[in-house]
Amino acid sequence: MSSIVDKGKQIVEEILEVYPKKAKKDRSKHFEIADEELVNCGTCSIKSNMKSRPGVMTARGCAFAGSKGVVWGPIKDMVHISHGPIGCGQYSWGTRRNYANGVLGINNFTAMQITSNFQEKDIVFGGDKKLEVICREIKELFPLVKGISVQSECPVGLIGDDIGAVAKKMTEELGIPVIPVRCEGFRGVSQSLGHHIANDAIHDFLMGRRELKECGPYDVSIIGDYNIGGDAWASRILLEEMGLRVIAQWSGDGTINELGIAHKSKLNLIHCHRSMNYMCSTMEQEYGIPWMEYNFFGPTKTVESLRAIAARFDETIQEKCEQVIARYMPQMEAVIRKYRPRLEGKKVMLLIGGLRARHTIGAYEDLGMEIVATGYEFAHKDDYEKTYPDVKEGTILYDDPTAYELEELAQRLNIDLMGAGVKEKYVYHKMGIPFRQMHSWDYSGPYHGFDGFKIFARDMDMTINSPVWSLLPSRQTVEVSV
Ligand code: CFM
Repeated sequence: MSSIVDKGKQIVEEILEVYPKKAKKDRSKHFEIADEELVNCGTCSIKSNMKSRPGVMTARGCAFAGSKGVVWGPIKDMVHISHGPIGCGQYSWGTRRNYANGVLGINNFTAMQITSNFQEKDIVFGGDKKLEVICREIKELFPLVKGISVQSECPVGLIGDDIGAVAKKMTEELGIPVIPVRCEGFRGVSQSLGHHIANDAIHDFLMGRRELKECGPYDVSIIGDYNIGGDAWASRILLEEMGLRVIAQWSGDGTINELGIAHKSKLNLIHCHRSMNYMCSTMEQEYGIPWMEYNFFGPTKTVESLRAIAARFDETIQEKCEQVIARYMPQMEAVIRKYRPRLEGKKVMLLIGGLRARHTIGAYEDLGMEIVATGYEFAHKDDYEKTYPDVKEGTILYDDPTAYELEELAQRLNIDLMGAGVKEKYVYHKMGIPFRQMHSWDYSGPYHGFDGFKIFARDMDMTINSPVWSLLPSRQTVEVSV
C-alpha cells in the first residue's frame, strides 16, 4: 500500500478518534481512501444512503426538497403548491436558481412561492377543503397555468389528508392536471427519496401522455439538467449545433408538455443520474427508449461526452460533432492558457449533493487543480462506484460527512479551495479558506458546456486568487481560547 493511502487513513482515523466508540465505528464505514483495490472492487463500497447519525450535523435535505425543490419546481408552466405550513415553501423560495424563460405569472411560475399556509385548524380538521379552494384560485388568477402539483409537507402525511382525491376532483373540475405528490419530508433519509417519489408521480400522471406531431431521427431529451444558472441552455446549444433536436428538457426550463413527450426521443441523455435515473430506466422498459449518461463539466469531459453521444447516431451527426469541437477548442485552450498557470496544483475539497462531487472533477483537472477529497450528501452505492475511476490514488472519499469531519479534513489537508453548499460557505470564509458554492454556482454560472467552462475557470481564479484572503487572519494563526 502506498504512503499516500496510509496517510489518508491515518488522517481519517485521527479525526474520528474524538467520537464515542459506537459513533466512531459507524462513521468509519462512511470513509474510503481511493486505491487500486477500491477502483476494481464493486463490493467494497463506502456505506451510503443510510440514516444520518443523530447528534452530529448533516448537510442533507429532505424528501420535500428533493421533489418540490429539485424535480418539480423547475417545470415552469405549472404552479407547485407547497402544501402544509409556511416554512418549507418560504425558506426554499428562490434558492435553487433554476432559470426559465417566459413571463412571470403568465406562463412561468418558477419564481413564485405558493403555499397553503397550514394553520392549527387545518391540522385538526384537515386541509383538503383549503386545497380545493387554492386550486380554484390558482386557475382563476393564472388562466394560462397548464397544471398544478401538490407537494406535501410533513403534516399532510401525518394527519392523513387524501390529497389524491382532491387532485382527482380538481383535475376534472379545472380541466388541467392536478398532481398529488406525497413527498413529505420525513420519508427516507435525504432528498434522494424525494427525487424518486417525484419521478414516480411524473410516471403515473404525465409520462407518455402527450403526442409529438412530427418525430425525427435525431430527437433527444435532456434528462436531469435543472438549468441552474442556465446550465441546460449551455448544454442544449451544443446538442443542437451537432444536429440533434432537443424535444424535452427534464426539468430545467421545462414544461408539462415536455414531461409528456420525452418518450418519443430516439435517445435519452441523462446528466444527473442520481435524481432521474428512474425516469430513464422506466422509459427504456415501457417505451424501449435507450439512454446514456453524459458529463458536460470541463472541456475534456464535454468533448468525450459529445463524441459518445454522436457515436449513437449516423455520420452526419458525427461530422457535425467534430466541427463543433473544432470550433470551440481554440476558445477552451485560450481559457486554459489564461487560468491554468494561476490555478495549477491547487488542492480542492468537495462536498456536493449526489452528482457534482464526481462530475466536476474533470473541470478542475483541466485547470491543473487536484481533488484531494470529495464526497456526497445523499449518493447511493452506484454513484460511488462511478466516482472511484475518476479519483486519484489517496483521495479521501466521504459519505454524509459531519461539519466537524469536513472542517478537520480541510485543515489537515491544507486545501486551497472548498466547494460545497451555503450551509458550509461562511464557516470556511471564517476559517480563511477560499470557498465556492457548488449548488447555486455562487450566483454565477452556467458551468455546463463550453460556455460554462469559461465562467467556471474565471470563478475559481477569482475565488482562490482574491486579495481578500491576505486580509484575513489565516487559519494557522487563529488562536482559540476556551
Ligand atoms: Fe442532481 Fe442537481 Fe446534484 Fe441533485 Fe441537489 Fe442541485 Fe446538487 Mo444542490 S439534482 S444530485 S438534489 S446535480 S439541488 S441541481 S446542486 S444537491 S449535486
